[in-house]
Amino acid sequence: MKTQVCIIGGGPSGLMLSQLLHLKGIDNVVLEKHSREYVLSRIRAGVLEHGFAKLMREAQCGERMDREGEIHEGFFIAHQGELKRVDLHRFSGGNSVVVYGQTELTRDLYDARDRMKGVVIHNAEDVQPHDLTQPHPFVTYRQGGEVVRVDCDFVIGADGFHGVSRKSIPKTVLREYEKVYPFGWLGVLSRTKPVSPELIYAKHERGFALCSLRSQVLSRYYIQVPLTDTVEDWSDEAFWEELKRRLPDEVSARMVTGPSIEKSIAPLRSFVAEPMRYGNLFLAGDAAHIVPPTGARGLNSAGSDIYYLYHALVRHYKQGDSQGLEEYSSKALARVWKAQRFSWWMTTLLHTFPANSDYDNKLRDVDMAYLFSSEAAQRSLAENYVGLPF
Ligand code: RFL
Ligand code: PHB
Repeated sequence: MKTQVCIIGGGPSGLMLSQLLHLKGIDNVVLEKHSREYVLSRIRAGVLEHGFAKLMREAQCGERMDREGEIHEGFFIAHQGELKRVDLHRFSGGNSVVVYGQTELTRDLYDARDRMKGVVIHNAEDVQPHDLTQPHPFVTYRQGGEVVRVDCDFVIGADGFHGVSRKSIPKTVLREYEKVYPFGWLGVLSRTKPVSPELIYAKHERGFALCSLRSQVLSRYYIQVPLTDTVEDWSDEAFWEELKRRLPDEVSARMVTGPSIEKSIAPLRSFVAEPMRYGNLFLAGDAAHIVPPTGARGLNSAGSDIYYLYHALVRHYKQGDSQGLEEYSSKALARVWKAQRFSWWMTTLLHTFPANSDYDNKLRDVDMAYLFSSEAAQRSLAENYVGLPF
């Protein structure tokens, strides 16, 4: 098989890039390790910054998002029984976020790829990039007993944190930065009315909690749990009880509970790999960087990578100018690190760290008091939460 751009990974990053390139007449193939059903069964992000939503529209995939997604102009922070609303609209110069599940967004991207007869190969086994520093790289994969070779100009590593792309960059070239947090998030999806029309991020001495939603009939809640906990340790009853304990009384009192339809634990980690280019391989999204979900930046950072990469590839193919590709890694990383800082800050502020001293805890409380009382602090939070400019 021969194509211009071979994209490894059929998650939101890979599919979005594939769709945008196809619309510009740039030939590409997506190789995805799992089945479409498996990719669509992963419950992940829920909050899209306006820049990501704009990119979805540019990819001609924004129709259902605009119809069914909810525009949120603020969210709440709960602390010591008090609820404080952060007015995103007011403090970010009129911006907002869209609450629309990653599952739905990925489904829309798959549908668009189908409509345009884009090539997305599922269940591609043993995907392996080759000759990345040569002018003609290629990728091989196995399907059934057959090994298939895809010749291309560029390979895009959009295969998530555990993918093969980043691992194919020599250790001598790649620098990795990592921070592992001593807790995870237990997430529950339930077909119940959300407790609040806007998200609530709660700081509590028993641990962080988050009330989010997918629609007015579908709630998504999270609680901080020790890394040693497993899903089996948490019955639905135990989950609801613990969630309510971490929220202000007025919120717990109106919580509608019900059976969980999905329950999973995600460990929290910050990670960045530099550079994001090796020869003709370009990394994008979770393949190059991950953040703890507290600031809702992960998918959005993937979106800014795709924005830069898309424009760089279009410039290369349409104008014969490779400057965008040359600048990709440094441009993408500059924004990635700002998202890292914000996610680290929000995680540190809102979670309970087992090894913290009383001094550390006191500072967090003061940081919260400052945030609750200072418009400048809320402006900074809002600016980062709606997404910094691309
Ligand atoms: P993905 O989604 O991991 O997709 C990568 C795809 O590559 C495939 N793959 C391979 N394919 C071929 N060959 C191989 N060797 C392969 N290895 C892997 C995988 O099967 C997969 O389909 O990465 P991508 O596309 O870069 O997208 C990134 C986002 O998924 C991620 O950043 C977000 O989900 C993070 N995240 C959030 N981000 C936000 O912006 N806002 C949020 O509100 C938010 N909430 C969250 C989150 C992540 C969470 N978890 C579970 C980590 C909440 C949670 C709980
Ligand atoms: C979600 O709805 O899954 C969600 C929302 C906000 C976050 C993280 C996850 O910060």
